[in-house]
Order: sequence, then C-alpha cells, then structure tokens
Amino acid sequence: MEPKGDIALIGLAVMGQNLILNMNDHGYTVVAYNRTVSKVDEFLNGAAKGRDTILGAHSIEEMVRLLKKPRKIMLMVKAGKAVDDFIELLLPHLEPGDLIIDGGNSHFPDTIRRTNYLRSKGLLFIGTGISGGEEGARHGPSIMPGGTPEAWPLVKDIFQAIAAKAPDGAPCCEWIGSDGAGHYVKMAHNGIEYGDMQLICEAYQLMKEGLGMSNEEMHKAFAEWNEGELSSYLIEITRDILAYKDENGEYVVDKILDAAGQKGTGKWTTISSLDLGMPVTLIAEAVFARCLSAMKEERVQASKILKGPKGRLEGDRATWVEDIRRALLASKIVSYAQGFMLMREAAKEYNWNLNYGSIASIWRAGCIIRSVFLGRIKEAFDRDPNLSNLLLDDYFRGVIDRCQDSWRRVVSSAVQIGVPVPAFSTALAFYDGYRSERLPANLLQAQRDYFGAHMYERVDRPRGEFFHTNWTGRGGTVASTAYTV
Ligand code: NBP
Repeated sequence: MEPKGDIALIGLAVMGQNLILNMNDHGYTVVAYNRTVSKVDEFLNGAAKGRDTILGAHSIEEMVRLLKKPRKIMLMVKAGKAVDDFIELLLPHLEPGDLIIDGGNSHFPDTIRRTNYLRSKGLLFIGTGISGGEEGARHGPSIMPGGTPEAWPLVKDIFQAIAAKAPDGAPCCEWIGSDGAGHYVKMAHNGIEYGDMQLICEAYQLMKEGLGMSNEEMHKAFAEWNEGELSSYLIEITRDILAYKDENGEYVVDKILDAAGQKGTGKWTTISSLDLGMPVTLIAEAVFARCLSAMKEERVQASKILKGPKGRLEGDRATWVEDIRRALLASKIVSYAQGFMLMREAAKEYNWNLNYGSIASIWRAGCIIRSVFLGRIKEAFDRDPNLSNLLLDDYFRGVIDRCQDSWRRVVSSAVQIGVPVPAFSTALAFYDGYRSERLPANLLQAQRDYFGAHMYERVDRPRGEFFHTNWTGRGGTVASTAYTV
C-alpha cells in the first residue's frame, strides 16, 4: 500500500493533539504516535474520532512505514532528554534527506547541537518555537522555525497553513534562521512575555494599592486600555481575569496565592543577555520579581518587621490611571527595544541572519504577546530594516515623548508611597542611561585600575589605547591585561 502520511507527530499531550487536528483541518494526513502507545488509540477514539486522515501508529516502524518520503516527523514532547531519546530511536529507521522537527520549548544550544548531529547523519532538522498554548495549537499558533535551511521548503506549506494569520492576512510563520535561531527567538518571545506580564502586574498593584480601585473598576480600566495602543492578548485576559467570579460570587483573582511560578525561559533569556553583555534589564527584573514573590513565607515575616511608607496616590484618580497607562506603554517600548537588542547581538554571536521586521510580524497574532503594538514594531522595521534601536524610531520616540512626564510621575510616586515597581523603574533607568552621553563609568574604570591595574581608555585618545596610573605611588608599572566582558 502507498504510504499516505504527509507528516508524523510524536507526543499526544495537549500541544501535539491540537497541532494534529489543526494540520488535519488544513487537508494534511497526519500520523499520530506517542511513547505510551495506549494514548494513540485514546486519541483516535477521542478528539480525532471520525477523521480517517489521522492515522494511528503503534510503533516507530509502523509510523515510518506510513509516511511519504522524504519523511517529516515532528516531536511535541517534553523538552530535554525526551527529545534526544526520540532522535536516537528514530535514527535507525530514517534515510538521508528525512526531516526531524522538534516543536517543544527546547533550549537553543541543544537545537544547535542537534542540527549539527543530524547533519552528520545526512538528516535534516528543524527546531521550532511554537507559541499560543492549547488554543493557538488548535486554531493557529505563531511558529518560529530554525534549523537546517534546506528543511524549510519541506514544511513551509504545512506550517504556514496551520499558523495564525495577522490582521493583514500574513501567516505568523516565517523561516527564522539556521540551527538554533528559531528556538532562540521563541526564548526571547517568552522573555518579553515575562516583561509584559510584570508591567501589567505593576499597573494592577498601583491601581489597587495606590488608588484603592476595586476589581470592577480595574476591569473597566483594562477594558478601555484594550481599545487603544495597548490592545493585546495579555491586557485582554487581565481585563477578563479581574471580572471573573467563582460560584460564590467572589473574585477568583483575590484568592490566588501571590507566589509566581516559572518554567525557565525568562531565566534563559536573562542568562543569554548576561552572556552577550546586553542590558536586558526589564526581563531580568521580571524574572527576579517572580523569584521575590515566591519567597512568600519570608515576605510575610518581613512585612511584620520592616517599616516603610504605605501611602496612596493623591489627586484625581482618572488622571493617575492615564499616567499609569502611559508609564506602562513607555516601559513596554523599552522592554521590546531591549529584546530586539538582545536578538541583534545573538545574531552576531551565532551567525544568524535575523529579519527583525519579520519576527515582529509573526508575533502579531497567535502568540501570547500578540498585540497592536507589534504591528507598530513591524512598521518601524519596514521604514528602516537596519534600525539599530527601536527607541530611535520616530514613532516610538514620539510615544515616549508623550508619555515621559507620566512615566516619571508614576515611578517617583510609587517609590514615595512604597509600592514596588521594579519593571517600570528599571525601564526608566535604562532610558535615562541609554540617552546619557556620559555615564559614571569613568570613575568605575579608575577604581578598577586603582585596585587591579585593569587600565582605562582616555577621552582624549583613540579607542583601543589603554593607560594605567600608579594611583598610590606604591604600585608598579605593570598593568593587567585589558579585557572586556
Ligand atoms: P508535555 O510537555 O507535558 O509533554 C508530554 C509528552 O512528552 C507526552 O507525549 C509524553 O509521553 C512525552 N514524554 C515525556 Br513527559 N517524557 C518523555 C520521555 N522521557 N521520552 C519520550 N517522551 C516523553 O506536553 P505539552 O504541554 O503538549 O508540550 C509539548 C512541548 O511543547 C513541550 O516542549 C512544551 O514545553 C512545549 N510547549 C507547550 C506549550 C503549552 O502551552 N503547553 C506551549 C508551547 C510549547 P507519555 O504520554 O508517554 O508520557
């Protein structure tokens, strides 16, 4: 019998099942397989019931036999060892030119390693970020594929068919770049998501503690914000969460313990920013804010001992709400500017030819950070594909000009009334640092040279020439090697 399967998908948990149904809706015959084989029949008799172009396989041999050549096999399993284990299980059954796709949340160094490993076996590999959760997988995720470039034409049609469509109809899936580029960009997406969520939480805290607003009032504020330039999925779900009541008519949000969880992609983004020497301060603060929240018991103890102001934002409430909205918007611009700075540096480090306009474009729909704002970022890169920093784009510069007074008022007032706003304030500090012609690093370099003979460059000499001063008269003339981190 002629093999019929266009693609196989391994991993029948929430993401895998929904992606299969999505592919099948678009006319593809999909072979389904899972480590625990009983889940194949559960799926065929459950969510896939009545679909004769979803084929179940009960062994890897059967799955491979059912596939057209070159074979395309997508893994939607837990990231880490499970992916390597499956690759080893698949290898004996595949031929040169076949393609393995890892659609899980793998760490990009693993994807670089796997691309090279499979290339050495004559196989193609794609590591793809997929965002949008269960709903996205079923009806249209944002898809960020990277890996062996020759693999892209094999799956382009399938991926672009199942991807979300942006408001202009463009599919939210484009080739990102070689080896780990797709998973890197997905990681950066998740880091930015951490930042967006933290900014919204700080706005909520200011409205709740600083202005004493009720959930209903905040629900209305977020509903209004969602109609304008902040319109986005995360603002929309915040609006809905604030209005959501349980069977007793009580707000669920008030009953949720204030200890944040995390799965690690924000941490990976921050580690990468440190490795690359990029000041991605807002995402880092967002990760640390989750860590601080998780120290719940310690905070409860400290709250009984440590003193500080617990005031209110005085003045007209509506004016404050608008100030907070503007502070959020300005901080968000800084966060995305930092995220794109990070991707630009990673592209240099790992030799990826990233298209930033295209990345903004495929995040416009399907994924968790989808927003009107990303359309603006796409337009900025359309205007200038070589834009070095989003903050320098005319549109975003204009927004910051418009929001700046509010932003400063919100951050300084939050400090005075004792409401923590780590993301709002780090964004403002970054903005002020980035626009400073001169920072106090001259003194810092002097300190380094004083205690460690680390040398410094001079304002009156060309870059790259290093000098050492014998600050105490006791040191020698030998300098340490000049190095940068
Ligand atoms: P899970 O991350 O919960 O993984 C479940 C699947 O992994 C099952 O098929 C399971 O097989 C398989 N698996 C595990 Br667990 N350990 C294995 C091992 N050692 N060897 C082989 N298979 C193993 O599923 P998911 O939530 O659908 O996510 C799939 C991937 O997509 C993950 O990488 C996730 O990070 C990523 N992702 C998830 C979301 C989301 O919203 N959930 C969004 C975007 C990306 P079994 O049935 O035999 O236990």
